[in-house]
Amino acid sequence: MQTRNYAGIPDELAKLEQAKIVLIPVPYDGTSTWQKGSDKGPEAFLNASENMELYDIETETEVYKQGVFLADAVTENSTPEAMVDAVHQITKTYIKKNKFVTLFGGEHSISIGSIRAFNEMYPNLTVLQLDAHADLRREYQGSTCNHACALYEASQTTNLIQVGIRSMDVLETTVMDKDKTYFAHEMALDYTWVDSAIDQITENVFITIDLDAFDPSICPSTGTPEPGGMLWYETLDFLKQVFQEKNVVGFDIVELCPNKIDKSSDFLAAKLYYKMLSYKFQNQDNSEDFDNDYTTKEKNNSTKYNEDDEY
Ligand SMILES: [Mn+2]
Repeated sequence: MQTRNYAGIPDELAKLEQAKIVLIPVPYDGTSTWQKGSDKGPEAFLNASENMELYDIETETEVYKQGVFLADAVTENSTPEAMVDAVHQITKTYIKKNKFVTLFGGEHSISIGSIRAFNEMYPNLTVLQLDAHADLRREYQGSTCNHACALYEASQTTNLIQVGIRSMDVLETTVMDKDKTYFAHEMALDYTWVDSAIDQITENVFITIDLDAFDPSICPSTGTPEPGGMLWYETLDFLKQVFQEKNVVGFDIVELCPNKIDKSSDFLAAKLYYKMLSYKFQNQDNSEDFDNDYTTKEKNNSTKYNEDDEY
């Protein structure tokens, strides 16, 4: 994985120094409860990306020319906590190098690390979660870093907005902020959720996409598919507006659980990733310098999450 370039782009666009975008694969699947296989997600995503056409019709751009550096995969898997810590550290390292940092999982627990890093680097961070599941358990099967707990920390330390939710445990209702939750059964009937959700997003937003947010009819290869999910164009339309109106500081995509026969989900993930980059850099010249604006929060020393805290 280390010697290849993202989407087969030329070497000069894939070097860290020149690249504005960093992609960190996290092939971790340590705590998944039903179908295993999201550890194979990054590989399937990269394979699909290499077979994708790189001109985006909608934005009339070729975003790969901004440069995409494919980082070494995070392979720490001794414990869920050690994995989260490794993701946290490496994400922070690349944010500090002034890159637009993106991650591809792996199961959703990897986002505990990525969100922690972004929350330390950006003030007043919103986490926008697209997911079938609430993932708000404080602890599950003996760990706070289980995939079922992926957004618990974010619910306590960031402005968390949940979209596409259609499966949860009754205990999670005590943690969930219903005013910032968009349930799939309501979204299906009332499209005003888009404006409402965007109104609730602060300037700086990190997006975490669990691919099971999508309907299994268009994205069946996830660990726990749930009927009644989001469709392709409504999702893109929503994301496009978020990128246009807010400062998306980074994103991750998780829970691709590839299927040997049907590659359509791998391709959906590849296109989704590329679409999100295309929206982010739509109005930026390739030659323009990129500034991810990360230092504000550290300078203010107003971080809500303290590394030394027990949580
Ligand atoms: Mn999830």
